[in-house]
Amino acid sequence: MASIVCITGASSGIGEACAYRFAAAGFDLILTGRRIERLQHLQQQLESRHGVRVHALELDVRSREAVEAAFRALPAEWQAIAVLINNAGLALGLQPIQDGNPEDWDVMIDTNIKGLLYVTKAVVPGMIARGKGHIINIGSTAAKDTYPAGNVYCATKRAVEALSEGMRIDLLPYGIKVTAVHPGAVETEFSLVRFKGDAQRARKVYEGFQPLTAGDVAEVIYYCASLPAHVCINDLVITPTAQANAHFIHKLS
Ligand code: NDP
Ligand code: 8X3
Repeated sequence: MASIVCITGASSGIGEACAYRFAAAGFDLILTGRRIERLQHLQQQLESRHGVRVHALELDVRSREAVEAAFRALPAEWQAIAVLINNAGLALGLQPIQDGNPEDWDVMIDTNIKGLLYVTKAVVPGMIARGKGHIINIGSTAAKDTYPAGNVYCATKRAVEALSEGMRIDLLPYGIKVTAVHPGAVETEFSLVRFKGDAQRARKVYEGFQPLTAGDVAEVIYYCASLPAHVCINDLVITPTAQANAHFIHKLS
């Protein structure tokens, strides 16, 4: 049986690209997200193109009960998760702290931090029992540098960075790798979500330079996951060549 990779937030962007990349390498996949119809479509594509097994799971990572129940109910043949990619996440809004919307704050904190913790808590005992596993947490350049009006989103990604460090220390005795991958600007549905469906504003984010594609990031994540057992990339920042960090993107006007 092929090794199993579990990807949260596989219904679009980086998560979906990871699904394609890992399927092409022959991994079986547990794909989670709220938009189950997208996951089912992806499941059909991957099963027919690559002959892998796919288990699509409708799951909102913000619900601790739902996460616990979903992983507890996994059929026996799906329980040995070798790689967990904690990718589900989002930004909502881009406002100075004094103008921020507390409902948006709650969603970002509940998804990017608490959701990542719930899923990790559900998957880690199996990895410990098997004495191996790899957790790949998707952070951001927003974890490295706080930018104007990024406040809460940046804080959630800083938390992902800190949690990745903590997991790496705590899981050290069990042979479990923990990698944090921090992308810069990637053209996905991220900005459309952040700007609540304002497609014009979302498009502008990626104008004047060549952003990363989700496939670029998936390739790097796959590289991290395919290194020998004794090699672990702890923390990796990937940006477009036109981007130096969260503050500086060289745009052609
Ligand atoms: P997308 O909006 O394209 O994808 C986000 C994914 O997260 C979707 O599959 C979505 O699925 C899922 N998701 C969001 N909320 C929840 C939830 N409550 N429960 C389950 N799944 C959820 O954006 P990206 O692919 O760009 O984002 C993926 C990750 O990469 C995020 O963590 C983001 O912060 C990070 N990132 C993105 C960068 C970028 O520039 N695009 C740069 C750096 C980091 P669904 O809506 O179906 O639930
Ligand atoms: C997504 C990249 O710069 O929009 O994490 O925060 S950024």
